[in-house]
Amino acid sequence: MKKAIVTGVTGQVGSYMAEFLLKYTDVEVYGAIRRLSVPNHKHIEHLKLDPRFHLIEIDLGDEHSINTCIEEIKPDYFMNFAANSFVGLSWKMPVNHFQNNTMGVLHQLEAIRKHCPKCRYYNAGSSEEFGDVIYSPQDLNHPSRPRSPYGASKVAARQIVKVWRDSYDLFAIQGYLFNHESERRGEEFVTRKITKGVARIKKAIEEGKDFEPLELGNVDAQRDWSHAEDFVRAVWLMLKAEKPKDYLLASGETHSVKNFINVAFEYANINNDIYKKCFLWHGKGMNQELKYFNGTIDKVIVKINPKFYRPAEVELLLGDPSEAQKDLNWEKSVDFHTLVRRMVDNDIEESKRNIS
Ligand code: GDR
Repeated sequence: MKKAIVTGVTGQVGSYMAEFLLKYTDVEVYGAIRRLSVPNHKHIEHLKLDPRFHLIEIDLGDEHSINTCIEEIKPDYFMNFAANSFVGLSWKMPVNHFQNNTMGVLHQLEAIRKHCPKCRYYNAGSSEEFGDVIYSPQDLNHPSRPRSPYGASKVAARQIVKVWRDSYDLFAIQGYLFNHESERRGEEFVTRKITKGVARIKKAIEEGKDFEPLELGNVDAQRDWSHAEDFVRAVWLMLKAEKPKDYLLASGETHSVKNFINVAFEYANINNDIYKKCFLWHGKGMNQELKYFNGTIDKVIVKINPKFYRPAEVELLLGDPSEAQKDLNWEKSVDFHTLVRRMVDNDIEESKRNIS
């Protein structure tokens, strides 16, 4: 039986990938975790019951842990979804981002080269590598112009993947993944922060309770959002392709953060009020706010807090996934509105469960 190591398995993409492999392939899955004082296994509890699923420990900052696992397991596939993935934090911990997101990749490739050179390797690359974009939609030819230590760490990792692929004839690739979200998205990322906030505010308004507005940073930034499960399927297709090649995965649509907020409140359908009549944006830039009024209630529900602005922003991302569509025969299955609805529904359900 073939074996796959999946790092970052407790996170959004790693857990979906492990689930996918167990459901649709007969691969033995080694989910790599980093020990934390409070375990965060909620996305993999159900997988632990599967005899083909094993937990192993890898810390991206610890070369020894990487080397030992690869030497012992000798995987056929290695998928690296572990990273410091929060762009906003990367200015505060730049070295840590390079240690994990770049050096971690180098250690993995070195261990693969030594112990299992036939292993097919995937590293999670990012649209943040394009950064300060010079044309839209971005495609595989767009230059790397990162705007954050996080983006720079992923660009550096991409160069390492390329050099190891060319030098040692490894099947080593790094996709360019545009933003991917889901019901499992971490709560510090903007989409989940919005859908959690929308659920909290809906509950408070409908129960007649007071509440704090949702505080955000740059709501004018535009992103190309997809559902993470769609990308997991495509990553597997990349790993099964005849030749190692980097692909770009995106929805091909861009929306502002503000539009995501509008659609999320619309779906939340607070008090069955009609969105357009009861919600109004005022102001510009850092002075924007979203107000809700329905005759009796008149409140600010979203306001800007400059602390969530970044030192340098990626203003616009829009990806062209046509090469992946053509070569891999891949299509997204979840569109923007369905993605927002699923996340809002999930968080409204979660907020209801918190009552009891
Ligand atoms: P991003 O995702 O940086 O694109 O990277 P994030 O959701 O953090 O930000 C998206 C945009 O929203 C703006 N924004 C806010 N962001 C956060 N987190 N919190 C806020 O309060 C807020 N207000 C506005 C941001 O400025 C930004 O423009 C994600 C990560 O998953 C990366 O790891 C991955 O590589 C890329 O997507 C593709």
